[in-house]
Amino acid sequence: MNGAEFKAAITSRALAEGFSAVGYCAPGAIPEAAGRLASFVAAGRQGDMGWMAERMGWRGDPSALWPEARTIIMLAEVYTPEGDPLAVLGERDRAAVSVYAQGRDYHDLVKKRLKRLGRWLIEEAEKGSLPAEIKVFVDTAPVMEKPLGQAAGLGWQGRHTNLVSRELGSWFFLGAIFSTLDLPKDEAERDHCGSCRACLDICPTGAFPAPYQLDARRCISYLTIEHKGPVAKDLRALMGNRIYGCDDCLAVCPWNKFAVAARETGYAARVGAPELAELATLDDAGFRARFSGSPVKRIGRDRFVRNVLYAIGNSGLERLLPVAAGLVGDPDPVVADAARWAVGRLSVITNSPEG
Ligand code: B12
Ligand code: SF4
Ligand code: SF4
Repeated sequence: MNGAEFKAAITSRALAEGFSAVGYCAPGAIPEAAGRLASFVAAGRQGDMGWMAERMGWRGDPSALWPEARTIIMLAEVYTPEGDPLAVLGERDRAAVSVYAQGRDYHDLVKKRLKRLGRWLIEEAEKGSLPAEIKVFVDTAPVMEKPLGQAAGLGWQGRHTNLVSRELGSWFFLGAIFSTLDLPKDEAERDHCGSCRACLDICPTGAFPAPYQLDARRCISYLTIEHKGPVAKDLRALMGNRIYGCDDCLAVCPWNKFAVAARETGYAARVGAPELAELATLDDAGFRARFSGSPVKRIGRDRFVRNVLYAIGNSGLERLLPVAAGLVGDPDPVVADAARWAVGRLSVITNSPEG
């Protein structure tokens, strides 16, 4: 097999494994990324994701991360929701959990698939007497998956900064296989946002200082998942009932009319839109049992209940006041603070002439 034939074989194997798109780029294909990452970090936009500021030499330049790599294979794994993910935002007594966290954890599912494909790749390469080494990455390594995805032709970074595809819309995860094999590369995808600004306009917290740039410190995904302490009060009020992640900027993208169904059944919605009152009373063991296998589990009970209390405070529902009041003495100071805030917000309603 020559390089082009081997590339075609890898692509068809990847599609057979369950990925929805595959692209190939060189490790040096994103020369502008390092500078943009440096500006992002210099402006402090990573907030308390301290790991973003570490190993920036590797993150900004894949050829520094693994100098022997010759080709990066980028893969898209679709998790398109079945219904309208924004419908739950109108249900004030219920929790909005982002689509990506509704089913099983994508880190586990994508990694398994990447490893299976990688093992097959090495075996096939050996058959052709081609020594091949690989490394597989999904999300957590110092790798900038979005610009690499664009360089490999999978889609373009839209104004909301995530990768959008004309064939898949925006509901897909990314995974990467770095390989020592020198395979033919694909052309980078170009921008197809045109004059659209829907994602910028819908963002509830104004997290985009400019198109194509995100200030994570204002993003609800960051605030609910990554941020450890209390959330600034002005931002709490803008979070609505979003208790884990946020989908608004993705959901409004017009390219989602081309979204395809998820091939992995593990992403089917298991969490749904539970009642806030019920979630607020979860203790540590209850929380872990309920979110076993789900990405939600990683934030732990305290941060989770903090988020639920912010949503209760935003609900405007007087009947949730006792639920919040029950947590003002919580041993976790951040939970107790969130409970006091929610009580304060709901008491204003109760005491108002219309309340
Ligand atoms: C840190 C991180 C976050 C942070 C910060 C997000 C961010 N935009 O940086 C937070 C917690 C907020 C987050 C949220 C989400 N995330 Co996230 N996140 C990551 C992670 C780990 C690193 C991203 C990164 O490198 N950021 C640093 C900045 C500097 O890089 P960048 O976003 O690519 O920035 C580019 C632009 O700013 C642009 N740029 C800068 N200046 C300029 C100027 C001009 C003129 C132009 C054109 C461009 C431009 O260039 C930069 C470099 O490409 C990746 C996984 C990975 N290892 O790559 C997942 C990842 C990006 N996340 C993902 C997802 C799904 C989400 C959420 C949708 C989850 C949710 N529903 O809550 C949200 C989306 C929020 C959003 N609008 O981005 C997916 C995205 C898949 C896709 N199709 O793109 C990834 C790839 C994980 C995965 N393996 O699938 N995430
Ligand atoms: S995920 Fe939500 S808060 Fe974050 S940038 Fe998108 S719309 Fe704004
Ligand atoms: S919503 Fe519009 S501006 Fe945002 S990524 Fe989609 S096409 Fe681009």
